[in-house]
Amino acid sequence: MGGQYQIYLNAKVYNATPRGNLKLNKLYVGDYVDVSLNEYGTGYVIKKVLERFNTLVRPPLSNVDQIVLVIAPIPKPDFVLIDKLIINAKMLNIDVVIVVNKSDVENLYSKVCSEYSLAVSHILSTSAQKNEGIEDLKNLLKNKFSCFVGQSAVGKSTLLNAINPTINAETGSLSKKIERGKNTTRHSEIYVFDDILIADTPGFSLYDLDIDCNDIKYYYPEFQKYTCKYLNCNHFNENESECEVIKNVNLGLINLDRYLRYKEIYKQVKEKWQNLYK
Ligand SMILES: Nc1nc2c(ncn2[C@@H]2O[C@H](COP(=O)(O)OP(=O)(O)O)[C@@H](O)[C@H]2O)c(=O)[nH]1
Ligand SMILES: [Mg+2]
Ligand SMILES: [Zn+2]
Repeated sequence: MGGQYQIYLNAKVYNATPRGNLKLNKLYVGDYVDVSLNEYGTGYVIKKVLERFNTLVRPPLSNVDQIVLVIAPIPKPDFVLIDKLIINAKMLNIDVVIVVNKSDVENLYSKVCSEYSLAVSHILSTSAQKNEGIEDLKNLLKNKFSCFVGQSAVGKSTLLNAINPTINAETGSLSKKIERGKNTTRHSEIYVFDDILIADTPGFSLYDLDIDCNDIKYYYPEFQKYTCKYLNCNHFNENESECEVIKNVNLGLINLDRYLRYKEIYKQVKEKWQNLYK
């Protein structure tokens, strides 16, 4: 942040300076690095970046163990965006946890469970305001680097403060944020406490899909449960009456809303590529 670097070593945070030959734009928040004490013993020198097991762009982050997607009844979730984020996370081999916050306002949790229980690794219900579900969330965060994403005002900062009040993350209403957003630049910062590491980000590039439309189906575990007899079937040709996925949608064994959004996402991705090569 502002040309300053910090490292996390043996459960403590220290200042660090990249060695001259380390290109600064090559350092990502989340990188594992080789360090040594500087010559005065006042801090550390970053000598080398170790190989990353994943990389997110916009905002740049590396070595993310799990994405914690926070949603809430207000502001209303965009489920197409949520599905895209899950596809992206699967492409990057990152687990997704959905936190359904503001349980005191409305029960959105059951709907989310019926749609996503096969698609993500955990679904939690929380009320950051009433301090409910926070212990379960903490347990999922232990010994991991988690990336919190979600629309503005779903309660990410309030959750962070409930997890650990010393974080003191700034919270506020949506209108205040838009006001403030005009003259602040966002950087990625990792919150560290005990054995929990969290980055709080808007998660921009996770909402874009860079994928061949014919591959999207492979990122739907609920489709993968069934073997369709048609080779390379994208599971929406009505004439293919024997399509195993369509059959199970009709039987109610595959969630209809997820399936309809899959078709929508397929169409969007296909159109995007067609426009590119027109
Ligand atoms: N009713 C209710 N309001 C919440 C809850 N969590 C956060 N909020 C409120 O939602 C607004 C946005 O919260 P904030 O943490 O700043 O959202 P962020 O933009 O995702 O970081 C604030 O006014 C919070 O007080 C909750 O569990 N229940
Ligand atoms: Mg916030
Ligand atoms: Zn099929």
